[in-house]
Amino acid sequence: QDLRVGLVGAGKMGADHARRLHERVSNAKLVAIGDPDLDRAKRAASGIEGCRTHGDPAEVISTSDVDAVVLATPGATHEPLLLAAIERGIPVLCEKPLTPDSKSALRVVEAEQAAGRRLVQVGFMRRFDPEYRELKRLLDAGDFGRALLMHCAHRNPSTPPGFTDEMMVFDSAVHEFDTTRWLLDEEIAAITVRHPRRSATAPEGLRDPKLITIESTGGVVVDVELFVNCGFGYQVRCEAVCERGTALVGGSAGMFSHTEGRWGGDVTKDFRDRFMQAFDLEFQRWVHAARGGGIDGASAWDGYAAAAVCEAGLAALADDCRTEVDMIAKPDFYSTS
Ligand code: ISE
Repeated sequence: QDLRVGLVGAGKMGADHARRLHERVSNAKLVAIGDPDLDRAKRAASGIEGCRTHGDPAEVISTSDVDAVVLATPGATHEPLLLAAIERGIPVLCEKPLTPDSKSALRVVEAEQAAGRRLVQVGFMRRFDPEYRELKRLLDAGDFGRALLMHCAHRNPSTPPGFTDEMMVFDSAVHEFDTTRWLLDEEIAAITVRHPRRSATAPEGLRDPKLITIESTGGVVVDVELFVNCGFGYQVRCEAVCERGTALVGGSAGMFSHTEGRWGGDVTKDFRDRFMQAFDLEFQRWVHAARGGGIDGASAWDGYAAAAVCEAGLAALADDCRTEVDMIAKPDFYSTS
Protein backbone atom coordinates (compact mmCIF):
# COMPACT_ATOMS: atom_id res chain seq x y z
CA GLN A 1 0.00 0.00 0.00
CA ASP A 2 1.16 3.55 -0.81
CA LEU A 3 2.44 5.72 2.02
CA ARG A 4 -0.13 8.46 2.63
CA VAL A 5 1.94 11.62 3.06
CA GLY A 6 0.91 14.95 4.57
CA LEU A 7 2.93 18.02 3.63
CA VAL A 8 3.24 20.95 5.99
CA GLY A 9 4.37 24.19 4.33
CA ALA A 10 3.67 25.16 0.72
CA GLY A 11 6.39 27.77 0.17
CA LYS A 12 9.29 27.42 -2.28
CA MET A 13 10.56 24.09 -0.91
CA GLY A 14 7.13 22.75 0.05
CA ALA A 15 5.67 23.37 -3.41
CA ASP A 16 8.72 21.70 -4.95
CA HIS A 17 8.30 18.67 -2.67
CA ALA A 18 4.59 18.44 -3.56
CA ARG A 19 5.52 18.07 -7.26
CA ARG A 20 8.28 15.63 -6.37
CA LEU A 21 5.93 13.40 -4.34
CA HIS A 22 3.25 13.55 -6.97
CA GLU A 23 5.35 13.13 -10.10
CA ARG A 24 8.61 11.38 -9.29
CA VAL A 25 8.38 9.36 -6.10
CA SER A 26 6.76 5.95 -6.16
CA ASN A 27 4.80 4.17 -3.43
CA ALA A 28 3.64 7.47 -1.97
CA LYS A 29 0.45 9.48 -2.24
CA LEU A 30 0.21 13.11 -1.19
CA VAL A 31 -3.11 13.30 0.68
CA ALA A 32 -2.95 16.65 2.50
CA ILE A 33 -1.14 19.99 2.36
CA GLY A 34 -1.27 22.46 5.24
CA ASP A 35 -0.18 26.09 5.17
CA PRO A 36 -1.49 29.14 7.08
CA ASP A 37 -1.72 30.73 3.63
CA LEU A 38 -4.54 28.52 2.34
CA ASP A 39 -4.32 29.87 -1.21
CA ARG A 40 -0.70 28.84 -1.35
CA ALA A 41 -1.63 25.37 -0.12
CA LYS A 42 -4.33 25.17 -2.81
CA ARG A 43 -1.89 26.19 -5.52
CA ALA A 44 0.55 23.49 -4.40
CA ALA A 45 -2.26 20.89 -4.36
CA SER A 46 -3.65 21.81 -7.77
CA GLY A 47 -3.74 18.88 -10.16
CA ILE A 48 -3.06 16.37 -7.37
CA GLU A 49 -6.15 14.22 -7.18
CA GLY A 50 -7.52 13.57 -3.70
CA CYS A 51 -5.13 16.02 -2.02
CA ARG A 52 -6.98 18.23 0.47
CA THR A 53 -5.76 21.46 2.03
CA HIS A 54 -5.70 22.81 5.59
CA GLY A 55 -5.14 26.35 6.88
CA ASP A 56 -3.93 24.90 10.18
CA PRO A 57 -0.73 22.89 9.60
CA ALA A 58 -1.20 20.98 12.87
CA GLU A 59 -4.32 19.35 11.39
CA VAL A 60 -2.21 17.59 8.78
CA ILE A 61 -0.32 15.78 11.52
CA SER A 62 -3.34 14.88 13.65
CA THR A 63 -5.45 13.34 10.87
CA SER A 64 -5.57 9.58 10.99
CA ASP A 65 -5.24 8.99 7.23
CA VAL A 66 -1.76 10.58 7.22
CA ASP A 67 0.94 7.90 7.66
CA ALA A 68 3.98 10.21 7.47
CA VAL A 69 4.75 13.90 7.27
CA VAL A 70 7.06 16.18 5.29
CA LEU A 71 7.80 19.40 7.17
CA ALA A 72 8.78 22.33 4.95
CA THR A 73 7.90 25.34 7.08
CA PRO A 74 10.54 27.73 8.50
CA GLY A 75 12.71 26.21 11.25
CA ALA A 76 11.18 28.35 14.00
CA THR A 77 7.83 26.54 13.59
CA HIS A 78 9.21 22.98 13.67
CA GLU A 79 9.37 22.02 17.34
CA PRO A 80 5.63 21.68 18.18
CA LEU A 81 4.96 20.00 14.83
CA LEU A 82 7.78 17.50 15.35
CA LEU A 83 6.62 16.76 18.89
CA ALA A 84 3.08 16.18 17.61
CA ALA A 85 4.31 13.71 14.98
CA ILE A 86 6.46 11.88 17.54
CA GLU A 87 3.47 11.71 19.87
CA ARG A 88 1.38 10.16 17.08
CA GLY A 89 4.24 7.80 16.26
CA ILE A 90 4.54 8.73 12.56
CA PRO A 91 7.78 9.33 10.59
CA VAL A 92 8.68 12.91 9.64
CA LEU A 93 11.04 14.20 6.98
CA CYS A 94 11.92 17.65 8.29
CA GLU A 95 13.61 20.27 6.09
CA LYS A 96 16.70 21.69 7.71
CA PRO A 97 17.12 23.10 10.28
CA LEU A 98 15.61 20.65 12.75
CA THR A 99 14.89 23.61 15.05
CA PRO A 100 16.58 27.02 15.32
CA ASP A 101 18.80 26.27 18.34
CA SER A 102 20.41 23.36 20.14
CA LYS A 103 18.21 23.53 23.25
CA SER A 104 15.01 23.02 21.28
CA ALA A 105 16.74 20.41 19.08
CA LEU A 106 17.65 18.52 22.24
CA ARG A 107 14.01 18.53 23.33
CA VAL A 108 13.13 16.80 20.05
CA VAL A 109 15.96 14.29 20.55
CA GLU A 110 14.69 13.56 24.07
CA ALA A 111 11.06 13.19 22.97
CA GLU A 112 12.12 10.74 20.28
CA GLN A 113 14.15 8.70 22.75
CA ALA A 114 11.19 8.63 25.13
CA ALA A 115 9.03 7.34 22.25
CA GLY A 116 11.63 4.61 21.73
CA ARG A 117 11.81 4.84 17.94
CA ARG A 118 13.70 6.99 15.43
CA LEU A 119 10.99 8.84 13.59
CA VAL A 120 12.61 12.15 12.66
CA GLN A 121 14.81 12.56 9.58
CA VAL A 122 16.44 15.90 8.78
CA GLY A 123 16.50 16.88 5.11
CA PHE A 124 20.24 17.19 4.62
CA MET A 125 19.92 16.26 0.95
CA ARG A 126 23.62 16.35 0.08
CA ARG A 127 23.92 12.95 1.76
CA PHE A 128 21.97 11.58 -1.23
CA ASP A 129 23.88 13.37 -3.98
CA PRO A 130 25.55 10.66 -6.09
CA GLU A 131 28.94 12.46 -6.10
CA TYR A 132 28.95 13.02 -2.36
CA ARG A 133 28.00 9.38 -1.83
CA GLU A 134 30.95 8.31 -3.95
CA LEU A 135 33.26 10.43 -1.82
CA LYS A 136 31.75 8.92 1.32
CA ARG A 137 32.33 5.41 -0.06
CA LEU A 138 35.92 6.26 -0.90
CA LEU A 139 36.65 7.68 2.55
CA ASP A 140 34.95 4.74 4.29
CA ALA A 141 36.92 2.22 2.21
CA GLY A 142 40.16 3.91 3.28
CA ASP A 143 41.97 3.30 -0.04
CA PHE A 144 43.44 6.82 0.02
CA GLY A 145 44.34 6.58 3.69
CA ARG A 146 42.80 8.88 6.28
CA ALA A 147 41.36 12.28 5.43
CA LEU A 148 43.62 15.07 6.67
CA LEU A 149 41.86 18.18 5.49
CA MET A 150 39.09 19.28 3.16
CA HIS A 151 38.61 22.36 1.00
CA CYS A 152 35.01 23.37 0.37
CA ALA A 153 33.36 26.12 -1.64
CA HIS A 154 29.69 27.04 -1.29
CA ARG A 155 28.59 29.72 -3.72
CA ASN A 156 25.13 31.12 -4.37
CA PRO A 157 24.35 33.59 -7.18
CA SER A 158 22.56 36.00 -4.81
CA THR A 159 20.69 36.18 -1.53
CA PRO A 160 17.02 36.95 -0.93
CA PRO A 161 16.20 40.27 0.78
CA GLY A 162 16.89 40.23 4.49
CA PHE A 163 19.64 37.60 4.33
CA THR A 164 22.01 38.18 7.26
CA ASP A 165 25.53 37.22 8.34
CA GLU A 166 23.97 34.79 10.80
CA MET A 167 21.95 33.15 8.02
CA MET A 168 25.16 32.58 6.08
CA VAL A 169 26.13 30.33 8.99
CA PHE A 170 22.89 28.53 9.93
CA ASP A 171 21.20 28.48 6.54
CA SER A 172 24.13 27.98 4.16
CA ALA A 173 27.26 26.72 5.97
CA VAL A 174 25.10 24.28 7.94
CA HIS A 175 25.28 21.99 4.89
CA GLU A 176 29.09 21.82 5.19
CA PHE A 177 28.74 21.17 8.92
CA ASP A 178 26.52 18.19 8.18
CA THR A 179 28.50 16.81 5.24
CA THR A 180 31.74 17.08 7.24
CA ARG A 181 30.25 15.15 10.19
CA TRP A 182 28.80 12.56 7.84
CA LEU A 183 31.84 12.13 5.57
CA LEU A 184 34.27 11.83 8.46
CA ASP A 185 32.05 10.10 10.99
CA GLU A 186 33.31 12.58 13.55
CA GLU A 187 31.81 15.49 15.43
CA ILE A 188 32.94 19.08 14.94
CA ALA A 189 35.00 20.42 17.82
CA ALA A 190 35.59 24.07 16.92
CA ILE A 191 34.82 26.77 14.38
CA THR A 192 36.43 30.04 13.25
CA VAL A 193 34.90 32.64 10.93
CA ARG A 194 37.08 35.08 9.00
CA HIS A 195 36.22 37.93 6.67
CA PRO A 196 38.24 38.66 3.55
CA ARG A 197 37.67 41.86 1.55
CA ARG A 198 33.92 42.43 1.23
CA SER A 199 32.53 41.94 -2.26
CA ALA A 200 30.92 44.94 -3.96
CA THR A 201 28.13 42.53 -4.93
CA ALA A 202 27.16 41.97 -1.27
CA PRO A 203 23.96 43.70 -0.17
CA GLU A 204 24.36 46.34 2.51
CA GLY A 205 25.08 44.91 5.93
CA LEU A 206 26.21 41.49 4.67
CA ARG A 207 29.85 40.51 5.08
CA ASP A 208 30.16 38.32 2.02
CA PRO A 209 32.33 36.29 1.37
CA LYS A 210 33.38 34.47 4.54
CA LEU A 211 36.05 31.90 5.19
CA ILE A 212 34.94 29.40 7.79
CA THR A 213 37.28 26.86 9.31
CA ILE A 214 35.93 23.85 11.18
CA GLU A 215 37.98 21.31 13.09
CA SER A 216 36.79 17.76 13.63
CA THR A 217 37.25 15.89 16.89
CA GLY A 218 39.85 13.73 15.11
CA GLY A 219 41.90 16.76 13.96
CA VAL A 220 40.73 17.13 10.36
CA VAL A 221 40.66 20.81 9.35
CA VAL A 222 38.04 21.92 6.82
CA ASP A 223 38.02 25.32 5.13
CA VAL A 224 34.78 26.56 3.64
CA GLU A 225 34.61 29.48 1.27
CA LEU A 226 31.12 30.89 1.58
CA PHE A 227 30.26 33.39 -1.15
CA VAL A 228 26.52 33.84 -1.43
CA ASN A 229 26.42 36.76 -3.87
CA CYS A 230 28.91 35.49 -6.44
CA GLY A 231 26.51 36.35 -9.26
CA PHE A 232 27.45 33.68 -11.76
CA GLY A 233 25.75 30.57 -10.40
CA TYR A 234 25.22 27.95 -7.74
CA GLN A 235 28.31 25.95 -6.99
CA VAL A 236 29.13 23.50 -4.22
CA ARG A 237 32.50 21.76 -4.08
CA CYS A 238 34.36 19.61 -1.64
CA GLU A 239 37.88 18.31 -2.02
CA ALA A 240 39.16 15.77 0.49
CA VAL A 241 42.92 15.61 0.94
CA CYS A 242 43.93 12.18 2.23
CA GLU A 243 47.22 10.51 3.07
CA ARG A 244 47.54 8.89 -0.38
CA GLY A 245 45.37 10.95 -2.68
CA THR A 246 42.75 13.63 -3.11
CA ALA A 247 39.15 13.49 -4.30
CA LEU A 248 36.96 16.33 -5.49
CA VAL A 249 33.17 16.45 -5.81
CA GLY A 250 31.21 19.27 -7.42
CA GLY A 251 33.81 19.96 -10.10
CA SER A 252 32.44 21.07 -13.43
CA ALA A 253 30.94 17.92 -14.92
CA GLY A 254 28.03 17.66 -17.33
CA MET A 255 27.73 18.64 -20.97
CA PHE A 256 30.67 20.28 -22.69
CA SER A 257 29.95 22.49 -25.71
CA HIS A 258 31.71 24.64 -28.33
CA THR A 259 30.03 27.63 -29.96
CA GLU A 260 30.65 31.19 -31.19
CA GLY A 261 34.30 31.30 -30.21
CA ARG A 262 33.88 29.86 -26.73
CA TRP A 263 33.78 26.44 -25.12
CA GLY A 264 32.57 25.02 -21.83
CA GLY A 265 29.44 24.07 -19.95
CA ASP A 266 26.62 25.69 -18.02
CA VAL A 267 26.37 26.60 -14.37
CA THR A 268 22.91 26.43 -12.80
CA LYS A 269 21.72 29.29 -10.59
CA ASP A 270 19.31 27.27 -8.46
CA PHE A 271 20.22 24.82 -5.72
CA ARG A 272 17.02 22.90 -6.47
CA ASP A 273 18.46 22.06 -9.90
CA ARG A 274 21.94 21.24 -8.64
CA PHE A 275 20.55 18.90 -6.00
CA MET A 276 17.41 17.69 -7.80
CA GLN A 277 18.64 14.12 -8.00
CA ALA A 278 19.69 14.23 -4.35
CA PHE A 279 16.24 15.45 -3.28
CA ASP A 280 14.53 12.79 -5.40
CA LEU A 281 16.67 9.99 -3.98
CA GLU A 282 16.24 11.33 -0.46
CA PHE A 283 12.46 11.26 -0.83
CA GLN A 284 12.33 7.86 -2.49
CA ARG A 285 14.44 6.27 0.22
CA TRP A 286 12.54 8.04 2.97
CA VAL A 287 9.22 6.76 1.56
CA HIS A 288 10.63 3.25 1.52
CA ALA A 289 11.84 3.55 5.13
CA ALA A 290 8.69 5.29 6.36
CA ARG A 291 6.52 2.48 4.98
CA GLY A 292 8.37 0.33 7.47
CA GLY A 293 7.86 2.98 10.17
CA GLY A 294 11.43 4.34 10.18
CA ILE A 295 13.87 6.79 8.59
CA ASP A 296 16.88 6.56 6.25
CA GLY A 297 19.08 9.63 6.46
CA ALA A 298 20.24 12.31 8.89
CA SER A 299 18.65 11.72 12.30
CA ALA A 300 17.37 14.06 14.99
CA TRP A 301 20.81 13.65 16.59
CA ASP A 302 22.41 14.98 13.39
CA GLY A 303 19.97 17.89 13.50
CA TYR A 304 20.98 18.61 17.09
CA ALA A 305 24.71 18.37 16.29
CA ALA A 306 24.33 20.74 13.34
CA ALA A 307 22.47 23.20 15.58
CA ALA A 308 25.27 23.04 18.16
CA VAL A 309 27.88 23.84 15.47
CA CYS A 310 25.72 26.70 14.16
CA GLU A 311 25.52 28.15 17.66
CA ALA A 312 29.29 28.04 18.04
CA GLY A 313 29.47 29.60 14.55
CA LEU A 314 27.29 32.51 15.62
CA ALA A 315 29.50 33.07 18.67
CA ALA A 316 32.60 32.91 16.45
CA LEU A 317 30.99 35.46 14.15
CA ALA A 318 30.16 37.84 16.97
CA ASP A 319 33.49 37.61 18.78
CA ASP A 320 35.71 37.10 15.77
CA CYS A 321 37.51 34.21 17.45
CA ARG A 322 37.80 30.43 17.43
CA THR A 323 34.88 28.93 19.34
CA GLU A 324 34.55 25.42 20.68
CA VAL A 325 31.34 23.51 20.06
CA ASP A 326 29.37 22.70 23.18
CA MET A 327 27.28 19.55 22.88
CA ILE A 328 26.18 16.56 24.94
CA ALA A 329 27.69 13.11 24.45
CA LYS A 330 25.92 11.00 21.84
CA PRO A 331 23.21 8.87 23.47
CA ASP A 332 23.41 5.10 22.78
CA PHE A 333 20.02 5.39 21.13
CA TYR A 334 21.75 7.06 18.14
CA SER A 335 24.94 5.03 18.12
CA THR A 336 24.12 2.88 15.09
CA SER A 337 23.52 4.73 11.86
C1 ISE B 1 19.41 27.42 1.23
O1 ISE B 1 18.51 27.39 2.30
C2 ISE B 1 19.93 26.04 0.98
O2 ISE B 1 19.65 25.10 1.67
C3 ISE B 1 20.92 25.96 -0.10
O3 ISE B 1 21.38 24.66 -0.29
C4 ISE B 1 22.09 26.86 0.26
O4 ISE B 1 23.05 26.83 -0.77
C5 ISE B 1 21.63 28.28 0.47
O5 ISE B 1 22.72 29.09 0.81
C6 ISE B 1 20.57 28.33 1.55
O6 ISE B 1 20.11 29.64 1.73
